[in-house]
Amino acid sequence: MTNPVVGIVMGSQSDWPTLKHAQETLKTLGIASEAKVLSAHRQPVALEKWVTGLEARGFKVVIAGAGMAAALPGVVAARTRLPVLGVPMESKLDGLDSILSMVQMPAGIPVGTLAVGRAGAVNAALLSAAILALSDPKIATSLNEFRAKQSNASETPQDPA
Ligand code: RP5
Repeated sequence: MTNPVVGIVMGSQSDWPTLKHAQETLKTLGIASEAKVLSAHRQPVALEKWVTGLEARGFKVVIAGAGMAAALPGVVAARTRLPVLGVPMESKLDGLDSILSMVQMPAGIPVGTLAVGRAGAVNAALLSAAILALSDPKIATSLNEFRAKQSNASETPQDPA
């Protein structure tokens, strides 16, 4: 793996158990990422500095996860031209608060909002890979292999481990 090309940012340490699934999935596909805890509300100045430096550092996609009043992905998208994928945390109201905060972006500043929780984190990584695969044949191959493996999974139901 080389320099990180996907930035993963979250509003709190408490979001990491969910967002780590994004980093693990990226790693499986051979994609290097950088993860940061930078809240839009609690650390706005440090967040601004990190986001505005991403393009010059060679990043291509940002995954932003947050819960409750989940402003983080929208704030990130407002400060970078890179595609921003939002992951709502399960948080207080089963994630309904987070997803509604995140998905209702005003026209002009898009955030690609994914499912609540782990599924959203994994899919944010896979969507990042699909974006990167447009210009990186190695990532395209990794993603094809991942999908083929998934399609070839056992058809026999297994008891949980
Ligand atoms: C949001 O508030 C964070 O993204 C987190 O999901 C939520 C709660 O944060 P903590 O109180 O656990 O730090 O900003």
